Amino acid sequence: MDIHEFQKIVHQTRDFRRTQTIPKSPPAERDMLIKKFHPDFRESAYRPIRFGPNAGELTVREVADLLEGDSPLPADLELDPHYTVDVLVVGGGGAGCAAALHAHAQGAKVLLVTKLRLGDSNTVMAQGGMQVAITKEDSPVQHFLDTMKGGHMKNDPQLLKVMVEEGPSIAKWLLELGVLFDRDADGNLHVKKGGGSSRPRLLTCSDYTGLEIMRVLKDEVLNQKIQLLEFSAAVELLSDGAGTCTGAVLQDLDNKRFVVVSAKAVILATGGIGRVHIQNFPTSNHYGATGDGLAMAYRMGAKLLQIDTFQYHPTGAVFPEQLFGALVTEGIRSEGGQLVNGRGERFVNELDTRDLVSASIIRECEEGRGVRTASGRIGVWLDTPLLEVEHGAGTLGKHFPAMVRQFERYGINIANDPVLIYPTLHYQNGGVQIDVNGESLVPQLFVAGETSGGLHGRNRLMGNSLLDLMVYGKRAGTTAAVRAKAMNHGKLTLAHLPRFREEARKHGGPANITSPILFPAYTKKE
Ligand code: MEZ
Repeated sequence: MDIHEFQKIVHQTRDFRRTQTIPKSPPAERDMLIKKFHPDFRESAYRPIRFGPNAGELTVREVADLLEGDSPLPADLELDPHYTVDVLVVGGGGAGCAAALHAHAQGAKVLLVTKLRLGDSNTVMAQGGMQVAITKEDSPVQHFLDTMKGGHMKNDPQLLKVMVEEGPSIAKWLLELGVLFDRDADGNLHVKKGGGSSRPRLLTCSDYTGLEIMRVLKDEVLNQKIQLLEFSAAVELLSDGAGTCTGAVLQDLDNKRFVVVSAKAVILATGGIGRVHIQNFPTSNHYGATGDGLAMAYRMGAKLLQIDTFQYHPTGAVFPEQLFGALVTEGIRSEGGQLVNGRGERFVNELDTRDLVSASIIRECEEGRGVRTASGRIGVWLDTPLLEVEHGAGTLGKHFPAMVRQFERYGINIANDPVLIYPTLHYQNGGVQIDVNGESLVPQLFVAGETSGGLHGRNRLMGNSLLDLMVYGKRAGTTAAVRAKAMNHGKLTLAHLPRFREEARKHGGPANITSPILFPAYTKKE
């Protein structure tokens, strides 16, 4: 059947569905559903990590391979520095730019390096907003409680406390830099409600929130004349031989040459891992999201936390093919968009936590209530025209211009037709263990944003990643710069590499890949 034929049932059942209230699932039921259908619980996709700081722990095969992969460097690489700086920031997304700006503000000599162009990152693709407790009805305590609940109480409470408390000052900083957050008719900041949150607290820039924030951060990095190297991928960290991080080796992607940087502190802000396509999932992530920071930090001896849990955003596009995996913002569900199976039925409270909503969609599809496209993909409907019915014609165009345009390019008008969706790999819940200053267990190695772990527990709430990367970008940048003032440059060695290779040998050799992988296989020339 043509997809338009399938869509009819969504229109036919709309009036009835509008009268329905679906309660959130009780805890026992949600746990059962998540264990049965969420990809984090597919045992066959997991294996133990064989060696290194997380030896014996289970993670998905793709991540285990990445962590056990070999370095591209020979252990005897010449380590004369091409650059000598106070703070090296690796990653040109939100966390990296925030870290670079705050380190620079402390007077540090900063070098910002990025694998692609400045701003190419998951931050730029964040649509739905940034959670900050700024209204009278809300508080950082409430934000804390919502986040703990969403994370299944596995969040690091100290990291989370700092994030929710510093949210308002971060919002102020962004406003002062020029971010144009949405406002109401009186000019006050307008906040929206997100899934899993008890209060409206999302600051948005329609559905271009990350793009707008990055516009301003990029400008500021350029205005401040922070030294920048684009198309320069970090491939290995350096140490003084006694365990303190002292710099990194980059690869210039234009000529493949290695570039050595001596730094008093390194901040890894390399983002997430979606382009590793865990369990063959499509992803909402940008092309550079290949977990580079995880691989480098792990080889250097940093411990990872909750590296077995990933966020599969409930609404990734299934149709058209060109958009497979692209994000359809949760904002649409926050404004009343309903999820509808192939029989025209709702099956979950759309604003329940993402892991539960994704598990419910997968259940519908696995139990035969999904909708199949001509190319064999499967999904359920997101009733987007409902927003026009509930809130008036033009609602989607006004509040979700990015989403409207994304589908319009392929001849689909989401104000008239529902969209077919399925969970898409969106976020790495865990990552490198850090303290409240963003420092890992390796001295002078800082980590900020999605590369770090602990804050979000086993399921991140919508809008908490933008806040996380701003707060911990700032903390890492500031601490690294202050520390740098009081120290000298350390020796540059690759002392950890022979150790890592020897450990790998004892456990059957490194995984059969070179890591970081830098780009997904399908972007590489033969
Ligand atoms: O924080 C997110 O992941 C987010 C806001 C995504 C979205 O649905 O827009």
